[in-house]
Amino acid sequence: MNKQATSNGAAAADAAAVAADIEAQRRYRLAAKSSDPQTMYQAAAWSVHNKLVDAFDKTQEYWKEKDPKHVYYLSAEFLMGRTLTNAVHNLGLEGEYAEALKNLGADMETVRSQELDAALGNGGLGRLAACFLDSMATLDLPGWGYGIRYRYGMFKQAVKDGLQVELPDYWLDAGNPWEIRRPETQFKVGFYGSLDGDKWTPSEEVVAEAYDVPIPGYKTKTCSTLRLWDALPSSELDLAAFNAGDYVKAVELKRKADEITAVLYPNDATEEGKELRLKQQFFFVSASLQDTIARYLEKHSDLSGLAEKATFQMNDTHPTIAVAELMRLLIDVHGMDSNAAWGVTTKALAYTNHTVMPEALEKWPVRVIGKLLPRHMQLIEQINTQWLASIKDHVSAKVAKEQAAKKAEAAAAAVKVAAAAASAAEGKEAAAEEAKAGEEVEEVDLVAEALKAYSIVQENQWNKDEMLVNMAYLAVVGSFAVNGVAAIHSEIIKTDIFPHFVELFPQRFQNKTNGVTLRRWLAYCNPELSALITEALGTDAWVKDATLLAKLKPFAENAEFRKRWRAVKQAKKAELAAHIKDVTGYEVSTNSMFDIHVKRIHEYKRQFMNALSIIHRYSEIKAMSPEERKKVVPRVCVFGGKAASAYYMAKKIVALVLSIAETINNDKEVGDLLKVVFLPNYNVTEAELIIPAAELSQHISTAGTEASGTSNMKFALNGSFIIGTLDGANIEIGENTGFENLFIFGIKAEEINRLREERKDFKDYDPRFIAALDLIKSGAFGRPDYFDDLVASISDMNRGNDWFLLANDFASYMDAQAEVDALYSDQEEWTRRSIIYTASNGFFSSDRTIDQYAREIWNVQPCAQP
Ligand code: 6GP
Repeated sequence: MNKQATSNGAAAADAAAVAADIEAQRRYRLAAKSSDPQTMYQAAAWSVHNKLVDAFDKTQEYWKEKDPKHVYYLSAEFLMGRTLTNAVHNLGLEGEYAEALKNLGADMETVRSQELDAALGNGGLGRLAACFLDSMATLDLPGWGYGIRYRYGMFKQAVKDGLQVELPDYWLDAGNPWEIRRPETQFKVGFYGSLDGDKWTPSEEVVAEAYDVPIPGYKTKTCSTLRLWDALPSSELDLAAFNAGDYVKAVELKRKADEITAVLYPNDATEEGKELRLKQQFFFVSASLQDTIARYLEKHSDLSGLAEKATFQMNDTHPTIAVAELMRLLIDVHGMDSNAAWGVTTKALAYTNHTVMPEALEKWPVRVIGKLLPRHMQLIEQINTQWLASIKDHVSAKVAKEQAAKKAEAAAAAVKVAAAAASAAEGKEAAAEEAKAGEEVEEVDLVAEALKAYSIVQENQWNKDEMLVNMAYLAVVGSFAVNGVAAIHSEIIKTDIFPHFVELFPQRFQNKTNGVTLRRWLAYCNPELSALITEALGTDAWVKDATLLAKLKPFAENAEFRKRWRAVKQAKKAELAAHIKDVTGYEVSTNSMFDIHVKRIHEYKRQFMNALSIIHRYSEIKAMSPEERKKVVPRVCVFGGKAASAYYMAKKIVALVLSIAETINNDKEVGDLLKVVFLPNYNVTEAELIIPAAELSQHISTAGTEASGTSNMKFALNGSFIIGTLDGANIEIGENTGFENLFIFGIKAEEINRLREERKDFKDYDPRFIAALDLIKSGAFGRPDYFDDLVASISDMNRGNDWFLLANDFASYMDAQAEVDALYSDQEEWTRRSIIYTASNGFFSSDRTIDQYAREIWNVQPCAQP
């Protein structure tokens, strides 16, 4: 990294060649006369594009020749962010491009800031997929991502009159230099229609066309792909309608195709039974499976060995229709018998669960699947019937055992009764009666009843007339491996979500703790800290081997090193402060602690609790004497995150943060002691600026609700402290860093069911909590009516009843915050521990995660060009 490209003649010559190339792109591809930043960005990007195409072709040719096993990562979301910096660095050409742009009168920073984020994802799940692609390529693992080329990505968030507003994200506006259109790679995908026996005739058909987004690995020749599908009409015009003069109907086919890839559903961890969404899911899954099979058949004569050459990793339940579609392709299209097809399918598919939020566990009405994909519904019914038949003995035995236990219990109770009535003869009779009653229960019905808990097709609990397909169950039955994304989460899915399946095949369930790519999330977003780390370690090998970060530990004891570490943090804080000023107009002091809470806005993530703690801090400062105020540790509290457009409470939380920011930041008495900032449109690019500047980051979800979290890893690697609950990957970060270095508070996951039961009578409200709520109600931050429902959701047992247990955790949260302030006052110790964070968390590199997937689930080996 940071190699001085200009320090030798060869590099200078390379820079000259790059400059000539950029010029050629500007002149001929763009036919541009000016060299404004957007033009220069486009020209530079197209020049990088060509290099990626070369690397891509070589890799794919090599893999084709060697025919190694591949993994295909099926995901409805890939949250890629910007590409230019990442590609140039991964290709090892950062010096050459910087120099070339300089020679052309531009500068890298301005040029790179022209790029729009590719935001084809909502949040954690989509960003994880993007990190995984980077690691797969870096580890030379034959693997592709497969997804949808949405024309509108995640909406842009703006603030208007103190509220969130959503704007469309037309990210393809200026063209996309990072993709290669493949008109030669097209597959038909059908919908609706009729079923005659098992013969399906779709009544609507679109063509899926491939676009490849090359994914360069770091310091390797390997360049893999993210293949995204666009939908085209199977013919541009309905000719009959056209000839009859019905032009609107004539273009209907085009409109229907366009609709499929138009928008990313903007919900995080919430789903609705929208037919269009199922259409999207099936569209990309079908095209991806057909594509893989077609390539496989170029080398192999039949599909019986498919699973030896391909694993399909299903990223949550969104691609789960793959279970039925792979069966259909094998049986209907390729003539395999259904048992053999089931054997191949269940050896080829694996499933990752990313959330335990009940509303996100997809359940599609049988009616909807049956209409859109009648053959698939038929296959799902068959799979379910066979599945239930195969476990019947097990379930019968279980029921019999339970019955026997019940009988024994009843008999024991009867003996007691008999003993109590020992003197009377009728006592004995009663005992005998009771014992007998237990035997008369009809066992057959009990088995049928018990089987329901295992069934993929289930009754809708809210509407008895509707049957639903539980997609997670379909995924578990159709996969050879199921995993959660952090140790605690992988346990919770076993005990709370899939206990019946664990009982049948415990070995199918695994954990794969998430990770993040150290390239984007440390090396490139924080070049200053990276340079310092590289200098200390005497090598930049840590960028590819994150375990080397541990060697930083002794440097934590070195005062000179600490001083330089602090200077880097100060510089990153200054950059963020400038950005805050730019975007919000607020001036914040870089002498304050930068306390950051960025992630999707959701009640379970408890941004509201943080807001309440800030209100309390504000009241406290207001009540202090000037002398007391001198002792306050000044803070800048930064929030960022999007609320799903239809998520009522989340939007109120955004509004509350904006309101308290306005009141507090304009209170002269408080000044720099406390500032609150809501940074709109939190996305990958914003995160790259915010995370390096953080000193404290908040991961305060109700224990047991956040599957993993991945920003916690990014913050820790950038030397930020964590204040958080015993939830998701916080726990493993604590184990690696030493829990004494985190600010951990709150209830434990195993307590929440009980506490939710008890909360009806909860009396133990912290007075600070009540006072903060009262202040909101009083109108101190404006519009008290608007916040009424929000306040009620955590304080009124009839209106929400504090489901996420803010009241239970508030006091211990405030204690943890007090510890933060105390430690921050000792800057030497604070810095020492900040270094420990970076040094301790190499484990959270996605290279480690992917290596585990490759060995323990996929059985895919690296295949690097010599
Ligand atoms: C998220 C989880 O909420 C987050 O905790 C985790 O770190 C991330 O996935 C990656 O595993 N889940 C989603 O974004 C989601 O849409 C269906 O789940």
